[in-house]
Amino acid sequence: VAARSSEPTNSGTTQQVDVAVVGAGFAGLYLLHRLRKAGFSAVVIEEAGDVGGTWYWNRYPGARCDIQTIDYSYTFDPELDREWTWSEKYATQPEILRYFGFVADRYDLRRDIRFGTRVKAANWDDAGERWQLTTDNGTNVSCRYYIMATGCLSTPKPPEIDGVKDFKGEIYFTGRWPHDGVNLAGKRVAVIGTGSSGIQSIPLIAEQAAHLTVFQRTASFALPAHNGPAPDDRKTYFEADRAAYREQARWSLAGVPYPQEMAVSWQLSDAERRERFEKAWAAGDLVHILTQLWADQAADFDGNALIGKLIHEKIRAVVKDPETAAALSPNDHPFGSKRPCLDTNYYATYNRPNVTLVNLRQEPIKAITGSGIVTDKRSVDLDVIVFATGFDAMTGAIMAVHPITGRAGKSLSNVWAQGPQTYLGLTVAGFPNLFMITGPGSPSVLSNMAVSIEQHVDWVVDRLAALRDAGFTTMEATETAQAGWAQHMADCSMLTLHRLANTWYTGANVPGKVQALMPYTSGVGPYRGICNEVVSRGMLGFRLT
Ligand code: FAD
Ligand code: N01
Repeated sequence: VAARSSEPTNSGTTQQVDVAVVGAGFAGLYLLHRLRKAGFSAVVIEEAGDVGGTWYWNRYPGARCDIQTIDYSYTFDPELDREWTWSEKYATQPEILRYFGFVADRYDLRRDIRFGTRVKAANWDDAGERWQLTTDNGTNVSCRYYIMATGCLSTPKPPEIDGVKDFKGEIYFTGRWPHDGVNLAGKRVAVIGTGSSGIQSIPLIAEQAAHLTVFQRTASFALPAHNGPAPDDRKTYFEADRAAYREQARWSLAGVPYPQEMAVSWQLSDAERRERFEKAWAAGDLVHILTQLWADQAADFDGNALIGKLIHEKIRAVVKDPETAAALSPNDHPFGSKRPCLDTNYYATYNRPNVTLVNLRQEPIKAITGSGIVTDKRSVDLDVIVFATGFDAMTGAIMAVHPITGRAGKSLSNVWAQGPQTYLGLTVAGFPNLFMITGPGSPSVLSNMAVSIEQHVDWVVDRLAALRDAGFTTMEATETAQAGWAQHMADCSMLTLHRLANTWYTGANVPGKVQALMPYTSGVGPYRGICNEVVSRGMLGFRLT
């Protein structure tokens, strides 16, 4: 219960609150709960019609999580943790969406969420020490603190292919899938994109469509999900001591309680490496295979290449046509440098007679026409085009609020013109009292985001409460701290292979976007340690007034 409750007020057309949160996904819901408990008045502004964020928007066939749901859950309340049991190792989108509805009901969150409302612009008022938010639907908001929980993967990338508007058939985006579903039966369907969304939806679309043509630019690594009930070994480990399990996750590399692997690839024989690989392949666990094969798998090019070769073998064993198998075998990026995907019948789908793979590396798309897609080598007539082309990740939703104007009229788009600059991925110099959850510079997307989001939210809300209790009204990162974080990010990124791939992690997927590795690469445990140290050393790198 709040020690000091601050009531929201409305003056004219402006709602006055202590804290405005944008976004009612995983992050925004937890923020609202924590802010209320800390005694702040808060409103959440959400463009969607209900809670859930990612899981509200991504309703395409096959949408599931790829971190086991035992780990991809809130952990802040052990009672909540006990009240909800997932039906599968990797739950479907509808089940995950139900979970967010359950959480919203349990903590009575919806009464402080304004749905169907988009924040268009945000302006810092230096004299009043408040943010003024402009919305597209009714009342604007005035707040002391402005927290963007707008999501890393919430702004679909526009289709930058000529002729999209000319297409006379149906067009869908996986990230904006219609709520009442889409009937694909008997239709000639194209899927453009073979990242996680494409790889999850392709097998189910192939089952419905008369013919499916998949347009692949970059082949992704896909690992078997082996979905089903939560595996016994993890369930037993979890049930033995839930609190210890959660705590280990918080200090781990990727937000799932696996130990640091110590053996490097060259210390292991071929047979030992194969045994480890086969065990990981059979486990159907993304984090296991990303972190538990050998210690140098994410840091050393040669140690990493061994994994790529083993996966190529697996693809050849499933896909009957050798040319298709070769096209599906990634050969232009290290394993893990682009987010690997989970395979439920994905590679096997290419053995179906109604599925064709078009390798855009050999025959790029020339244009979309009224009747279909034309490449350098063929013309494909279509009824439906599905864009599984991804997101303007990490910065897209932040920059879509435009302008965000900080101290002395500084605009965030100008400050970030050469790439995003943050301190800890949570704050930006020149923008007092602005916080980003899972912002660029945080480990977020390279981890189980449940763990990262809870850490970011706890850190921010704890700081706001401490600030208030000490009589301060503003908190702002210094330029020096921000430059230091950029240097630290750059140093860390030299230790992993992420920089060697053109991905949404680097902004390379969006034409014209400044390229820089956006997530923090040294892991959630080390990051948590740094955030804690910032506090224990008197808010190192922040100016408080
Ligand atoms: P989101 O869930 O994206 O919510 C942000 C909300 O902000 C959205 O509802 C959006 O409408 C709203 N918003 C944005 N801008 C505005 C604005 N200007 N005004 C009003 N509202 C606004 N992560 C994992 O760790 N494990 C997984 O298994 C996993 N699976 C995923 C599957 C898919 C299909 C996708 C796309 C992502 C997945 N992720 C996964 C990442 C996922 O995005 C995060 O785990 C998490 O759900 C993000 O929560 P969030 O609250 O930060 O953002
Ligand atoms: O997007 P992506 P996504 N012409 O960017 C291709 C999470 N997620 O929505 O790589 C032709 O990965 C593009 O090709 P290329 C997860 O973190 C999780 O699939 O740019 N092709 C690529 O193949 C994931 O990483 C799950 O060469 C074009 C694809 O489209 C993140 O969200 C499920 C193109 C986009 O892949 C994003 O995944 C879904 C063009 N113009 C999402 N533009 C789980 O399983 C793009 N492409 C939990």
